[in-house]
Amino acid sequence: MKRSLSIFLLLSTYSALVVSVEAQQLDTSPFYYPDYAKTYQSEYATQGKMIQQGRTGVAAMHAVLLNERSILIIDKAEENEAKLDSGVSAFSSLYDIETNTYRTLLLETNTFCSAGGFLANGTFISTGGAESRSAWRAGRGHQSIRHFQPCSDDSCSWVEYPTGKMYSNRWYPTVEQLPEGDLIIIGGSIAGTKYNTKEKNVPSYEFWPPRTDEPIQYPFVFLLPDGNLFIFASTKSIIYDYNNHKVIKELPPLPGVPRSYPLTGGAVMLPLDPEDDYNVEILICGGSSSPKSTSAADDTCGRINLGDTDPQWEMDTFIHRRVMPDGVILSDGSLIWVNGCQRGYAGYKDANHDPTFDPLIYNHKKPLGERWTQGLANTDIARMYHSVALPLPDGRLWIAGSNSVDPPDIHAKYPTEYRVEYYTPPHLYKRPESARPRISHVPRVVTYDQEFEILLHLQDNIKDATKLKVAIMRPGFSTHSMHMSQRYVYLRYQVDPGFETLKIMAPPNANIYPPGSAYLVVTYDGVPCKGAEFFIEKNANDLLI
Ligand SMILES: *[C@@H]1O[C@H](CO)[C@@H](O)[C@H](O)[C@H]1NC(C)=O
Ligand SMILES: [Cu+2]
Repeated sequence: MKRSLSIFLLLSTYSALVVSVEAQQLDTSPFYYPDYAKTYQSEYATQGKMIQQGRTGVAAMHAVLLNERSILIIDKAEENEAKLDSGVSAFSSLYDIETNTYRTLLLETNTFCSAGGFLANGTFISTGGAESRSAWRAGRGHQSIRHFQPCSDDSCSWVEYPTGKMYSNRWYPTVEQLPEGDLIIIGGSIAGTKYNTKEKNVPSYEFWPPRTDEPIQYPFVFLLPDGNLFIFASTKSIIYDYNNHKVIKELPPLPGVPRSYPLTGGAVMLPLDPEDDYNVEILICGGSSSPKSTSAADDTCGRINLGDTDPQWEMDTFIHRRVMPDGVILSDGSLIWVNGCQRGYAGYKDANHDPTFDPLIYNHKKPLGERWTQGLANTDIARMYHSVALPLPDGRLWIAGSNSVDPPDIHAKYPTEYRVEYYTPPHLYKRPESARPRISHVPRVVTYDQEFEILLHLQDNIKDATKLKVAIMRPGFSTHSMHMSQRYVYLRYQVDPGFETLKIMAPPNANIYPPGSAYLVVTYDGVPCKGAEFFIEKNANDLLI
């Protein structure tokens, strides 16, 4: 008996060894092309896969990717499950997507419904917020500017300089990263309010760092390739020249319900492509007709082509009724919509109902009527008011948050949600992980209009240049269905006949892609490599990190 058991053990160790040698060969040899990859069909290749893993510790009201590995999470001052060393509840944490754990961070002022963006030197800036909350040792945050310098170890923390403040109080402002490398901070209200009013509105904007002495809630804002801003609030939109302070063009109203907070819809600027001269199209979906818990969410999307001489909104279905959706550009350049619900508006106290559990993929290259993919792997977690979604450079989508109860309550009908989910889209299952395209030798910093070279490892025997795409992505600052500074830009490139080196042209100027962090993604036959972070700067010395 003893003997046969040991032979069995011996045999099973041996076969485990064989399997692991094979697996190692697949993973470590970049030029090994597995035969099974040719006929590979994953069970997830049509629906993708949704998994739950990790907790955020604090309610994820705002989230931003700091580097390939970490996500900075910001809540408002309130009672969360994560506590600081002092025993006081934390309201910010740093989430590690490799270990699915977090570290709590100390904040000095209340970040309730604030905004943020990166400066060209890599420093993240959080702007605005609300009243002081002594129970959480949070000072008044209406004019706050908070600095966070990303790091690759456990050393980074928030810094708030007592003297550095905005001119105006801003609750629910929008931030967009500018070609000059600084930030524009637009709109908001002077104090907390369900619906913005003329008395509380702050119809102004300012810059950080401040540009001059001059002194709307969460408008949708996109920097356009001509250096102007697209600004959308409710149903109206304009093209605005922020340097000369003038409206360049008024666009026709978007038909249907209001689309901005608290009747929150979502907005995405479609990927920019040098092949069509960086023509801009903007897609805005969902919303709600009135700030009542009974009002049905909207089920339409509007899309406008700013390159047309007389731009008009083209209407499309949104498949489901949805208020508070999150529209995100995945690393392959496709659009996905998640989160939100079918009834109500953005607010506390039973304001939102009937969660939407289905992700929807939108293919902007297809004709009207053929753009939506439904039936994807769904969730059973309600993600309503105060939820977030970030596209990861590795191709997945990170989803967190939902907190429509005040104070937080994990036992409510729609609970405060600390669980994190990852959605892996179907295209990542088109081939085995080991047969994904790979890149290496990505430079740390490039300047505008500069050619740079990287190495490419493609495991396909037949290499077809028409299947290759090179792009840069900026995942953006996610809060309240806004994805501030989110951007996806295709780059021109040349590939050598052996498909081993790529010569890539950096974006021509900072209007196309404002300076700072970018993730480089090479997609072959619809399958993206893991994105690699690098920096695009006007001058390599602009980067301090
Ligand atoms: C980045 O620039 C801002 C604005 O000038 C400055 O406040 C901040 O300290 C800089 N970051 C670093 C790491 O020097
Ligand atoms: Cu809010």
